[in-house]
Amino acid sequence: MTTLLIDGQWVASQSGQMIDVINPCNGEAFTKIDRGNAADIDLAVAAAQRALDGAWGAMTATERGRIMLRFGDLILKHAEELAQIEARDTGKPITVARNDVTAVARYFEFYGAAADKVHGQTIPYLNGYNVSVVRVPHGITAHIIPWNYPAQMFGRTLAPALAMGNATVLKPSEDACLSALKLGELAVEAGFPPGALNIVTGYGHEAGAALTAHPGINFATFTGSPEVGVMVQEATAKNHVPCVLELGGKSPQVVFNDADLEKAVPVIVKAIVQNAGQTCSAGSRLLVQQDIYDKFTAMVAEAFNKVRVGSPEQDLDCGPIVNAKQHKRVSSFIEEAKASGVPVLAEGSLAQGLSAGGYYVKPVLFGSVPRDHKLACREVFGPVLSAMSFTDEEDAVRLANATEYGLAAGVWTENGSRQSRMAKRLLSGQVFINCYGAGGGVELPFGGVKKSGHGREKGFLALEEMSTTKTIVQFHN
Ligand code: TXE
Repeated sequence: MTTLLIDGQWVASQSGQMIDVINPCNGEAFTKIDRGNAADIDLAVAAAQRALDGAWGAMTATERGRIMLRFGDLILKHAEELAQIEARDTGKPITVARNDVTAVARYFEFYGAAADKVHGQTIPYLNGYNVSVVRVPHGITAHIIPWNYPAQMFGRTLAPALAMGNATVLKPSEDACLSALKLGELAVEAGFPPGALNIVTGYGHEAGAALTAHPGINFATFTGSPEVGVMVQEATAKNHVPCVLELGGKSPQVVFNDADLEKAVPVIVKAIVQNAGQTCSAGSRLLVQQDIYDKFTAMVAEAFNKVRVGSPEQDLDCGPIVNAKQHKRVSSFIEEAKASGVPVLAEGSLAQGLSAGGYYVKPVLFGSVPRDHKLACREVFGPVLSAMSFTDEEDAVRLANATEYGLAAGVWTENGSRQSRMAKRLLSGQVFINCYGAGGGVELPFGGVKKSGHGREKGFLALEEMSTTKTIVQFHN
């Protein structure tokens, strides 16, 4: 199997080197991907340029949209196969993988249908002039995505870029990219012209770094760690191209004493347990008003104790952590917190019959987490919920905003005025009131403030990010 899609062909990397793909359920390699590097990125960018200069660049928006809608249909037709691939590669429960695949199709449906609905403006100007402002593609767009939702991210990042007519180069994560490869196959079948959608597998510091620094690209979008986000921003700044960064979070769930507590519990537990907490907008901090703190944390603990972790086929609440490095990171957060005396209020359990060597951890609910503890401030990226109390609304805002991140926030209160005030004051790209959607649907703009990044994905705003404007001034007599 060759895993680089360049110019509509599956090819091997120039170096001939491969990377093992590890099954997170047992720690064993089960296949290999090509280790693409700068030489392969050169070829992919050249292919993208040919696509822009050729068939892809010449297409109308309606024609692009049609191909995207066909691609969406093909994804749904191959949904079960894609879900099985995704579950095996990431370890997530099969039901979750199935939902993820439906979401990828939805991205291509939504943006395919939107492709020919992006209109420009005319501007009244001096006598004798016609002025129009039109949206045009950046040109070649670079897309670097992580391993937590590999299929969904394929759709999230590529669909709006393709809808706007960019030629794209995707560098999926070396830790989970098999669904992206299957999707690449289906994209070829759907009829994208060669070079419109290229995929280069490989390591971040090799293929990823070469892509963001490539002089041929005109825009980059990155989802991953803040540390690499800074590198991407530096590389694109040196390259004089804009970038969108989505870098994770430490999202609060703020529960006031007038909230519907019964309704809040399952949503709050799911928001941290789903995908084993490996979700950028996971609700990882539980902030509870002091007078209901004991009662509410006991309710959450009761639900949390029932959380079960298993293999994709067991299809329980969540699966393993994606790889050995992340497993070590999450485990050490848990062990250090326990060792420093933070009380454990509840712990989920591992299912029977799991293979040895799998990267499983038991989800943990920690209580009375000190406000300056690392659990209260740093992203764990695992199924770890940190509960803290606050006194009043002012204190809730202070505490909710007291991290370097600002991606999503949940507010639980029946008081309408307070809902509005909280929505306004929380420093966060998304605010959910009496619900929590971890990013929400394809229609909803998504992205963060502060260390969570900048720029927006999803919704119509993504079409703006994936394009630029051109002002055309025409003089007539
Ligand atoms: O991320 P990396 P890692 C956070 C989360 C997690 C931590 C580390 O806190 O614990 O990051 O995860 C590519 N130039 N998130 O180490 O390294 C890499 O190949 C260009 C949050 O896995 O940032 C992969 O495709 N690209 C997050 C992608 O970047 C580079 C999701 C992400 O990997 C590169 C994942 C470089 N120099 C982790 N180095 C979210 N926001 O959802 C690496 N990459």
